[in-house]
Amino acid sequence: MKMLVTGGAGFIGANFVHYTVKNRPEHDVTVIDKLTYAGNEANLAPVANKITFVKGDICDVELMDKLVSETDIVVHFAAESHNDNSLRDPWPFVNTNIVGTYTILEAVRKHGKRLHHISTDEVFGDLELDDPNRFTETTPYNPSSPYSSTKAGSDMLVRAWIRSFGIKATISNCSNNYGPYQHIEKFIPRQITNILSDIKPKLYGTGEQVRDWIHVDDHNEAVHLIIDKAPMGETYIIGADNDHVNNKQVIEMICEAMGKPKDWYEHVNDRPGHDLRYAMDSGKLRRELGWQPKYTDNNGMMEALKTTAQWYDEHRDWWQADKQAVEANYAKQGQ
Ligand code: NAD
Ligand code: TDX
Repeated sequence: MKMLVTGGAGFIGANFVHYTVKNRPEHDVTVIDKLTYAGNEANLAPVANKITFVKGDICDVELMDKLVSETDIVVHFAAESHNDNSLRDPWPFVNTNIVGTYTILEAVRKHGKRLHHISTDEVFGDLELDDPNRFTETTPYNPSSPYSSTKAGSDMLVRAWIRSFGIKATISNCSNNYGPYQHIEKFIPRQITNILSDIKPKLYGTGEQVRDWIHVDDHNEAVHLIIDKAPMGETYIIGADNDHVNNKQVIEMICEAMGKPKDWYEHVNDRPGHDLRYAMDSGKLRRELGWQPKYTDNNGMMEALKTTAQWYDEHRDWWQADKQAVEANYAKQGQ
């Protein structure tokens, strides 16, 4: 099967391509990626001779028409993905996440191709800290930030193209990922690379916020299952039941995993509009498609954090050149 992966030079997309080449060699993979600050062709170096790479923009109508016409399925990861950046400059988020997804949908509609759209738990907004409920596939959308609202917009477009034009598409909404190749602007790699640079980890506000952490390989296995088995038009929540650790506890786990005292971190300014709690009910995916995450409890997460920290330690060339600029940007916001 010919598979076009958008955003395949970014964090989750690159891990998806590695996973696909290793475990699903029957797929003939082409990656389209604009190589923004978040994309890095080096992320695909280990599989470079097994895939085709195209540098380009998903908003480019002609290019997407051609690439979609040549594939069997589009797996759509490309997005502007960082909330803090969306608060500083929302336009690239509106353009890539909404106009880019629209461009892909039109090409998919014209050529009758299959689409899997990758989305996020953030489309649902947040839960109160003491709310025991979890998001499901039928939770109404209530996004908070420019990032999450543009992802919500992109999901709505996909839903409408399924219903109005009958395109063959599925959607997945996943919780916070971690693992190798994640940009160091994001919470977990920022703290790991802080410690590796002898800088104290930075916790926004009180750190009581809860994210439902999932290892990127668990996410990508779910995406493959959906591609293989899901009925057309369906949406699946992906989450590994890690909604019991707050940001403060995650920082403490990272400190512990890297041999620092648990309290070796500092509080910095909070994020405006900071979502409190995300929690995902992935029952439908488990029941209907038989998905099981590998890194579920605190022990699993601790081990995965250690492996992730080791990856950043062993790949300093991959991140060190960006570290100063990323921290300088955060420092401007007192973060
Ligand atoms: P990322 O920022 O690491 O990677 C995004 C990739 O998209 C980069 O390689 C970038 O160059 C590329 N890109 C951006 N704009 C483009 C454009 N106009 N044309 C072509 N390529 C473009 O993001 P990520 O964390 O890997 O997220 C991937 C997808 O997964 C996104 O859709 C995101 O919303 C979703 N998601 C992320 C998480 C998470 O925790 N990171 C959780 C749930 C869902
Ligand atoms: O230095 C930090 N300190 C801190 O306390 C950073 C960068 C973040 N935080 C907090 C903010 C969040 O509560 O940690 C939590 C995680 O922050 P991010 O890594 O920025 O992730 P989040 O905003 O939750 O969004 C992520 O998960 C959902 C991804 O970036 C999105 O692309 C995905 O859709």
